[in-house]
Amino acid sequence: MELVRTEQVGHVATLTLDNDRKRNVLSGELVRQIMDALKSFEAGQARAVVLRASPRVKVWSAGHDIDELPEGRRDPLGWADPLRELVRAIETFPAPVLALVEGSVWGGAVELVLACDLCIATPEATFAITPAKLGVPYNMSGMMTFMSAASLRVVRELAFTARPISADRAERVGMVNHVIAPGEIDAFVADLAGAIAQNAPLSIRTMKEELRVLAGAKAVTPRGFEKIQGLRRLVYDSQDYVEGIRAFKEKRKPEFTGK
Ligand code: YXS
Repeated sequence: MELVRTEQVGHVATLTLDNDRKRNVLSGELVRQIMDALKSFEAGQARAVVLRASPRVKVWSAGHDIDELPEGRRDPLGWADPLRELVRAIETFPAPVLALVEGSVWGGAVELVLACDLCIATPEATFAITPAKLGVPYNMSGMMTFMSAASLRVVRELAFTARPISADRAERVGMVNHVIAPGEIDAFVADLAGAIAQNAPLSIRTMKEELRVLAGAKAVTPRGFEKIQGLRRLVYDSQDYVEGIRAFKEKRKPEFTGK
């Protein structure tokens, strides 16, 4: 089943998430189709990629497919997890990826949007970082993505409250480049992508990679890494982790006990 629509006009490619029935959840299959599209855009020498959902969508993406999260005792966001692979693919794609966001964005999909090089959103768009609502131990490179997009204080608020924030607030704190009205956003993003595509692609590819390497250059000692991994294991081995996933599937509020 086709879960994405793709188009390339000249050096500008567009990928539209097209599984609104399941709120564009980032399932393994959807991620595979996005990765295949990125490969064909690269082969087609795209100099800018627009990543969007269908126009006027209510939910841009509901994030990681909760049905594909392990029910405990295994790292839910390990290196080979589809969301992890997708974020890396966006970050290393050799041209800018522009996220055109309408509707609400949840969990891992917020990280996907922030892994893009630019984000342009409509005023109705919202962004919610949700691990705390589900009892999920987010991973360190994911937290780095958030830290690269907003101040530590704002990331703490979003991560600890798990509450959605508006596009206007996201723009004020630097997470979003522009907030544009629904009737104008398509032309606005096409103009940005076109301007990028007219510039020198090798120069832009190099600056994108320089920014990625420099933004990720943080010293983490083996002891520090192992301590975090130990804490994360306590989370995905916890009853709270199982409760968070079960509560979502049973369409009820979770009762977390801290165990
Ligand atoms: O019941 P059916 O079969 O129709 O399916 C429903 C939902 O179960 C399904 N669906 C999802 N399935 C798996 N994983 C999801 N994340 C997910 N979200 C939705 O899609 C069908 C339509 O959903 P429904 O009826 O709730 O639509 P709605 O319009 O009333 O509400 C839309 C949402 C997005 C507000 C609502 O679906 C929702 O709250 N979804 C969960 C958002 C969320 O918490 N995402 C985080 C996923 S976990 C993740 O990304 C990371 C691991 S983490 O949490 O660590 O960041």
